[in-house]
Amino acid sequence: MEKSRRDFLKKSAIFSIGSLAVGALSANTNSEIENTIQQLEIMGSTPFVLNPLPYSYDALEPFIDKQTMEIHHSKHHQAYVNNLNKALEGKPNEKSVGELIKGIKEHDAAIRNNGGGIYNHDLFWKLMRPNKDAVVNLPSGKVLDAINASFGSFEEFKKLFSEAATKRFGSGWSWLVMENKKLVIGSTANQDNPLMSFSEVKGKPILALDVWEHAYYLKYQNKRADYINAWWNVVNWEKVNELFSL
Ligand code: MN3
Repeated sequence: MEKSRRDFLKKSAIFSIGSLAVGALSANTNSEIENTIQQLEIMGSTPFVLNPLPYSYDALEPFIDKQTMEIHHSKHHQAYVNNLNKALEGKPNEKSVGELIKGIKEHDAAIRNNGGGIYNHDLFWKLMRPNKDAVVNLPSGKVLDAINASFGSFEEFKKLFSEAATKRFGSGWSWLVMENKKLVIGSTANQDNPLMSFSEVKGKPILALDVWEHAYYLKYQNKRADYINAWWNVVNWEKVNELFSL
């Protein structure tokens, strides 16, 4: 079996075990972050490989188009993988991407940008799912209760999250994170991530939106707000609930 496939299978197994095992941990932010790293850990040590998308390139149509997804995953995401491997060349590394970015220093640009790029995209792909019939896509369960408690209503939360995504100047991400069981909305520049100690918003990410132009320009051109509106249709609320409940 080729190495990338073998690694993927091995890590898929770790992923399942991690999902079962982490429920018993206490709920402070540090263990929330550890849980997240464990749960999302899809890549072990170098050389890192590009994880397959959890669906086909056209799966998120009509909201996110096939060409955008293909370039985004096979070129942009792949480039972060290649560049992180290049940055770590000749340096022994047993850390996963999550561990690398959690411990990263602000000035270590290669790992910050490329490690962040890998982690953020792996999370982002998982937090979307097909919605071909364009059914109304709303959260439910525990995460809905938490959204209502933190923001008053889902509509208010959606407005605030969309604002964070729209107002992020230049390239970056908007986030819903858990900080000591509280939900917080924020955004980061470039490929920064709430696991990084110097991030503007810190905590365990449970929802992520890529607002780099490469995520929407082919279909939406300069209309970032239209892309954000469309993206709400493909949010994988089951996955958000799963991350929230860990
Ligand atoms: Mn991107």
